[in-house]
Amino acid sequence: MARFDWEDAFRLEDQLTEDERMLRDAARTFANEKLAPKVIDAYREETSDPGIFKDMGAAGLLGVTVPEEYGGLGAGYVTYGLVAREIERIDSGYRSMMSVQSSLVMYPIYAYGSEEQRQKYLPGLASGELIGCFGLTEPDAGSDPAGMKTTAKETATGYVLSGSKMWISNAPFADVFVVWAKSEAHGGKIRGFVLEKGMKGLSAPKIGGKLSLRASTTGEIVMDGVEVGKDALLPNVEGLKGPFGCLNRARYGISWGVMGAAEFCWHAARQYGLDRKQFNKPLAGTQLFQKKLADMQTEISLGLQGSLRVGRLMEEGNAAPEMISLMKRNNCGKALEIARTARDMHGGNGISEEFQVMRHMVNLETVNTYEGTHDVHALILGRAQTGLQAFF
Ligand code: TGC
Ligand code: FAD
Repeated sequence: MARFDWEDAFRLEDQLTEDERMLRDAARTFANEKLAPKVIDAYREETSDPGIFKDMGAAGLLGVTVPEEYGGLGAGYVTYGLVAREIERIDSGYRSMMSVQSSLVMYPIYAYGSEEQRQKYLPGLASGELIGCFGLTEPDAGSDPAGMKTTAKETATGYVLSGSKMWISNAPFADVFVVWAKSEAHGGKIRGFVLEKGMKGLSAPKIGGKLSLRASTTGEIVMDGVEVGKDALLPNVEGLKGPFGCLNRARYGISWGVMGAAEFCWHAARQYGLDRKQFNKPLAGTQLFQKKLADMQTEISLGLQGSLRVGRLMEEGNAAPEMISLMKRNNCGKALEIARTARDMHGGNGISEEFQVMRHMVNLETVNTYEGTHDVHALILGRAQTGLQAFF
């Protein structure tokens, strides 16, 4: 009879290449050695150590899909997903730091930038010497980024950017800011610009008081007439497909990442149920407990299999954005539900920082919201199957 591995129901392991397994194992070791010892304190104190970027860079975890000539790893999208899963097994905030740097900063500079921009920024971003952020969302334009108010006005020597961005991961300690603005010189079309820390009129105050994703630093970006040269414009893309091209990659990575958080919660709940006795028997020996574990195992196995399929299609250049919406939405929603159930299965201990499930649960509220909310992805999928626009 074929063997059944409860942790790997569909033998994901057999579907990976040797290189993918090796890089996944390296990411797991890194996460356990460098991130796990920091996370409980970082979350409690609402701080993140910017040194983590250099650690990630040294481990080869930044710009996994960016070619080696620019400092990346030159690996495929499945490897990128596997790395996201290992980092988010520790904390969604740490995965956020990695995926913003890789998919939302390095990718647009690589895909839409000039050769000079690639040479100037990518090696430093890959090593973690430079930290990047991505400014799309504004106080009055979240789900509807087409409503952004940030403008770029042309001058004799370049552009002047004015406006503000809200909820921007990494912004308070970022060196490199990829921001999206409506450019008057390009008929009001959305264009990308690369700004640098220290430019006059540019600031990035931290947003404090977050009850979720506390180990990742989030801020605003305020642009009060920031003057840049012509070389700050990302020359090779115009319109919303610029930021969405980056989001496709980050959303895909999230679909793997949240499965890592869900696996942590599932394994923790199983072990807790084996260890803890009530009514003279282990909790794991009760029918209700086992049903919950079976539901977790089912959703995680299906979710990983779906992400793997989309990753392979991305590697072939054959993945439609709607496939990514389906997996981002499904896996975030399922991971959140799994974390909530795992919290409950831990009883009173479930609310303690020591057991870590509640931190994952609260983090996943953010992950279910950013990069397109659960409902916005439903509307993307609804539009694709009915042909009817339901956003407005
Ligand atoms: P729509 O008319 O649908 O499209 C406008 C143009 O964009 C193109 N496009 C895409 N291109 C590539 N990939 C995609 N996924 C694309 N989706 C759309 C489209 O073809 C069109 O191109 P063109 O050439 O014809 O102009 O635009 P809409 O304004 O109706 O969009 C509606 C909607 C809801 C789908 C979209 O606005 C949306 O996805 N909203 C969600 C916003 C979002 O995801 N924000 C994320 C901010 S960044 C972030 O959260 C980072 S957190 C990271 C972390 O910390 O880990
Ligand atoms: P809104 O768009 O106001 O949505 C509020 C509610 O209304 C949601 O439930 C939504 O689903 C619903 N809704 C919206 N439109 C419709 C509709 N047409 N029909 C039905 N329901 C609708 N952004 C960046 O650009 N860069 C970052 O690095 C970044 N990092 C983030 C980090 C954190 C910790 C957080 C919390 C957010 C981050 N974001 C970032 C912003 C994030 O992408 C937005 O919060 C998200 O896109 C939702 O926008 P909003 O908060 O304005 O909510």
